[in-house]
Amino acid sequence: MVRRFYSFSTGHVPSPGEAGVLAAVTDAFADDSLALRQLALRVATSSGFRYVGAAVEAPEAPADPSPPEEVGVALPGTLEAEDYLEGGPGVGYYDTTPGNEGGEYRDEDVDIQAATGGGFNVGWIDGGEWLAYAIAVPEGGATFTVTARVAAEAIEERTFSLHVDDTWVAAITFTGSGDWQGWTEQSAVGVELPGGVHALKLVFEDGRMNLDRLTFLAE
Ligand SMILES: [Ca+2]
Ligand SMILES: [Ca+2]
Ligand SMILES: [Ca+2]
Repeated sequence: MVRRFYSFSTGHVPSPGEAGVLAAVTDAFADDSLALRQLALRVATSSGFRYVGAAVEAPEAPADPSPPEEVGVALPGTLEAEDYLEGGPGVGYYDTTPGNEGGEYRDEDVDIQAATGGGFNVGWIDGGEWLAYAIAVPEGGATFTVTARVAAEAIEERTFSLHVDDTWVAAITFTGSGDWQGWTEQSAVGVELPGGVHALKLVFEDGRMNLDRLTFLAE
């Protein structure tokens, strides 16, 4: 709580009477709430317009809540592919086609569609594309099993890799189920991540795959 006190002698009130006090209150408390202005007016009135003042307990302004993108996705936890960083191409992603081919969720170049089972997945992935995130790892670092929910129409192997602060940390290779929305889960184990907030980049060595999310489970 913050204690605030305002006091003005009669010399600061431009003219006696309610109109003068109202003007003084409006001017002096312009940046304050209506409730505080009303309280100031009551004090002024009860003191015969000798003081325009108020002593109040005002709650401290709440800490500015930062969006998760700025503080990092807390791990262990789930990182949704479609929730890549704000900031546009070169910051949040690299995508080879202009616009969002799936037309869902975000209006940038990353291609996003509704995923069976709820939420969204990144699709229309070409080899060489990447997505960036911020992650928050417990102090001292931790080791994770990273499980990707992925799909591909071809029954072939697809690979993408994880890079923390531009250093390779893991790769995940899976075999497509034959259905763009036929989801499978594929894990990488023993993925060691340094403590603190870091940049995580997913690099798609192969295209023609869909990615819904990554789940980081502490080992
Ligand atoms: Ca695109
Ligand atoms: Ca794409
Ligand atoms: Ca998703």
